[in-house]
This record gives sequence, structure tokens and C-alpha cells, in this order.
Amino acid sequence: MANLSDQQMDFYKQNGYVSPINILSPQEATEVREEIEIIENKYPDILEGIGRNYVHIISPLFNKICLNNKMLDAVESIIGKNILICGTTLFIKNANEKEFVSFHQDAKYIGLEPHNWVTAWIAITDSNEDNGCMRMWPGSHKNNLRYHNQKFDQNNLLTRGQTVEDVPIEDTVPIILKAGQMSLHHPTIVHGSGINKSKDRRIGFVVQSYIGDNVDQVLGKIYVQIARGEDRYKLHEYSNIPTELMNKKDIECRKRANHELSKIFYSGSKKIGKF
Ligand SMILES: O=C(O)CCC(=O)C(=O)O
Repeated sequence: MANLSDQQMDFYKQNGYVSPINILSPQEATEVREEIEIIENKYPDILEGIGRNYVHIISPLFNKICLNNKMLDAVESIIGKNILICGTTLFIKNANEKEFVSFHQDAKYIGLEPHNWVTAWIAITDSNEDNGCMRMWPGSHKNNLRYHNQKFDQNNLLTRGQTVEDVPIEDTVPIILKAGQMSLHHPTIVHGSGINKSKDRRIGFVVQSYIGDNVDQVLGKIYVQIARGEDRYKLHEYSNIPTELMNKKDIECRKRANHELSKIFYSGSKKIGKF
């Protein structure tokens, strides 16, 4: 059931994001972090590079988060009752590294049309100005797609280092979240994040994105899962739904999904980055 209040919806429409929304308890967020660290320790390459995508296809715990009713209720308020999981990404910034996310609009290279979709960013650790939380440029979603400079940079967590230049930092707003809270943001809002200056990792698990069943992928093929309601248009392939961590068939499915995703992300680009 859609559950964002009128006030939250007005805020989203005006500003292009809404936050914070409580989703997981601190204990649940800690369990998710442990799951990530178990995977990293046991299978060192599996979350690296393009492997940061689609962890919900190989981990039942991540899959369960995508189906969390509190999340889906909030998402339903924005995109309606037929909700598909189009993809997920782990945005991890380790301490003492220089990773950042340049200011960009998600809709620029992602190929999802129409824009009946929303991105859910769930804090697995606290996320704040010290450790490089996201910053949103309120209202920037109203001005359609902007020019993005392609600045491939090994510290940039975006595929092409796509960058909207000259964003007035003083007009941007930090999205401060406690572990377990989420923010939702609009496909065309300009946002980014700075480096992690703290002594611990900053981890965001991002459903990128929840899409309505009317949303097509105009640049390639995606593997989706029905999260709520029905898929009336059947525009996409369906992904596996994991019942155990790292099942062979799920790993294969995820490989196929990532292969297709890479083609989408680098569509029209002469250069391929590390993600
Ligand atoms: O995690 C970050 O710092 C940025 C993530 C992002 O750009 C997104 O979720 O759209």
C-alpha cells in the first residue's frame, strides 16, 4: 500500500528526492554488512568491478531487502502498484581510498523509458558528510537531461565518469542516513558524492532502480524480478530468484545480466571503464 504522506510526496515532486525513510533496524543493517564481508572474504572477485551489480540475484538476503514492504510501500507512492526490480548496485567507499561519484543524472545513460522509475539508496553503514554521503541538487530533476562530460577516472565510481559540470555545491544537500535508512531519488535529479574521509567503509545498497511495468529498456536487455503487483507488459527477461547464497545457476544468470548491463552502460562509448 502506498505510504508516503502528502507532505513527503510534495517534497519529492518539488525537490526530486525524499529521505530519510526507516527500512532496516541497525541489527539488520549489520547483518547485511556481514553478508557483504562474508562474500568478499570467500569469493574475493565476486563483488569487484561489474560484479558490484545484481547481488540480489546471488544472495537471498539482498533479494529479501528488495522485497521489503516498507520500501515497496514508499516506492508504490511514486511509481504505482506494479513494481519491478530492474537492478541493484553496491556503492562501497573504503576508508583511505579516494573514491567519489561525480555529479550526474541517472537517466542519462541508463536507457529506461519512460521515467516511471525511482532509485532507492539504502544505507548499510551510516552515511554522512564525513564518509562521502550522496548530495542532491534539489529541483534539478525539473530541467530534463543535461550535457555530461565523460571523464573516465579510476576513483570515480561511475562507469564513464559522467559529469555534470558547474553544479553549485552550496545549493546541494547532503543525504545523511543512519544504517538501515533509505533515500529515494528521481531519474533526472543531479546528484553525486565526495570521498570517504572517515576510518570506516561507507556502504550503500542501491536498487537501481524500481521501475513500473510500463518502463522499457531502450538500449538493451535487462533481467527483472516482479516485486509487487503484476507485469502486464512483459518487456524484459526475468532473473533467477536465489534460495541460497552463490548457487551456480544464479551466478550464471547474474553473469548474463551483467554482460547485458555492460552493453547498456557503454552504449555509444569508445572506451570501457572498470565497472
Ligand atoms: O553511492 C553514491 O555515493 C552514489 C550513488 C548514486 O549515484 C546512485 O545511487 O544513483
